[in-house]
Amino acid sequence: MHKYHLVHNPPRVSWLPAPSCAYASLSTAALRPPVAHAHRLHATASYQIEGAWNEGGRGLSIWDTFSKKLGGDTGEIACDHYYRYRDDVKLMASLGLKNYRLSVSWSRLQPDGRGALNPEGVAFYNDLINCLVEHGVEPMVTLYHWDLPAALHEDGERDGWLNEDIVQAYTDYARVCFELFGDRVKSWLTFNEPWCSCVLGYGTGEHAPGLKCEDGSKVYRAAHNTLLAHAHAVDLYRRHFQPQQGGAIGITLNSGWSEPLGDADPHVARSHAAAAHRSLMWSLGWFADPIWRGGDYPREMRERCGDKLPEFTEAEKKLISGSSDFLGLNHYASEFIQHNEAGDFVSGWGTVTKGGFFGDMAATSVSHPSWSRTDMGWNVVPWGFTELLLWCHRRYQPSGGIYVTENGCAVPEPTKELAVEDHFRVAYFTSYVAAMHEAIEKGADVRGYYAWSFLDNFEWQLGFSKRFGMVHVDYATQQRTPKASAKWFASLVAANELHIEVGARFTDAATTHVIADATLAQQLAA
Ligand code: PNW
Repeated sequence: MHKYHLVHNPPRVSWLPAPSCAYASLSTAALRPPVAHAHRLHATASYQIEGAWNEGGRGLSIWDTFSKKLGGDTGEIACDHYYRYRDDVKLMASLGLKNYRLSVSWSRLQPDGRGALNPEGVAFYNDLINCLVEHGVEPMVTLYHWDLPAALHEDGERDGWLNEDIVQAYTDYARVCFELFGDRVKSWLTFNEPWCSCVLGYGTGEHAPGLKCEDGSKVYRAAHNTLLAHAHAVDLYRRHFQPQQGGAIGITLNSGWSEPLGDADPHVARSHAAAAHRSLMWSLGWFADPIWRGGDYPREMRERCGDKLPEFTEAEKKLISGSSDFLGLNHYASEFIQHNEAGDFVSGWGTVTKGGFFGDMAATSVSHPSWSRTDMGWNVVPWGFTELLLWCHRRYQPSGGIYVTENGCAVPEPTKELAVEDHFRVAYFTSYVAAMHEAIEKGADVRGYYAWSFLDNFEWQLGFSKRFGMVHVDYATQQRTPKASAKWFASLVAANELHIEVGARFTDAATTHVIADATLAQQLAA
């Protein structure tokens, strides 16, 4: 018999988080959970909601040029949040939201990526932050959510995150943000999901700047410079700003849960288990091990990547080690993982690749046929969230705890009438918040939860075709309409308690039952 994850399915009638646990709320493009105060929050990102791409003195970012090149939707207008932020903040406040995660557009603040500040950009973020504070909404600010100033990227060998000069440019930009906004912003994230900006931007080419790299060396180089930039910015904040401003600073990493596929042959089962571990190393450990486990990449990466994986000096290791006050975690989905030497990989956006970064990882994913899927095709597996939170807690023990900074789902919503009845999304959130609660009960130090997302928004290379919002956006009129999930979330924030009716959430009974069947496991592996 195969032992797969067993899904815990206790009746959950009411949900009362421990007093130490805080939840975060939604931002316009995203919904993310915070942990340390008793509220839940929403999250968003600049390029996904602001629009006003060539207004207010903003410089271009690599996402302006990349989405133009793709020829589909762009973030030129997006949710027009640049002009509508007051109404958006009012809407947040009317829903009772207490926390909001947003990102700063580097090229709105520093159009050339270095040097001169854009006074209109400074005024915009000051006004937005003041407006949030006036409405009792606490901002969490991401410094980098993928929109690198185009001036820092030229098509060539050592561009953008491939060029080590970026470390100084980023640190200078971070200093500007701490100086300008640190009196009111007490929660900082240096980077959002460096896995995405490095692997998709410099490996598969699905994200800006759209570079492809066969052997994966550029992916590792981009990540190396990202980690150094992160560590320098944190060091700067801790030495020059934290003592007076008293905020916290961390990084947000994305990871699904990787569950080993079972097999009747114990040798094969062991190889799948090793592959599932590598899968977590190549997503989370790549960044989290250097920060929480002594300043260097995971051993498995050192063994398998050879000299593609750059070295840190001893001084850099010291700088990186411990460089995060808390762990920010973005989580959406789970997969079964099996050993696969070729590194066959299908990205979360459907691109098929082989080898390189994924060949080094030598693992590939399998979905269980009984799993529900979101409009992104991502598996709905609440128990995977419980497992991932517990795994992060055990492996990293971040002293400031774990903040879930994104969790959510896209739902097909062809009309506003259908969108406002988003019961699938309510069931998703119900299931995932319950799964998080289970992890907390089992000891995971989760202090906040931000949902993704507050508003429907520009979903990167998929444009406006995917809707993640709790608030519907009619892009023709820019009208906002709260969906059922927004009301559900508002009541969750108000009570900090979740009542789950029987049948109101996804359960995994079928998964447990079917995957325990040896024949099916073999079929999945084939
Ligand atoms: C996040 N995965 O990216 C981003 O931070 C958001 O900007 C984005 O809108 C949101 O998720 C929805 O896509 C992800 O591999 C990257 O499963 C990768 C994954 C999920 C989300």
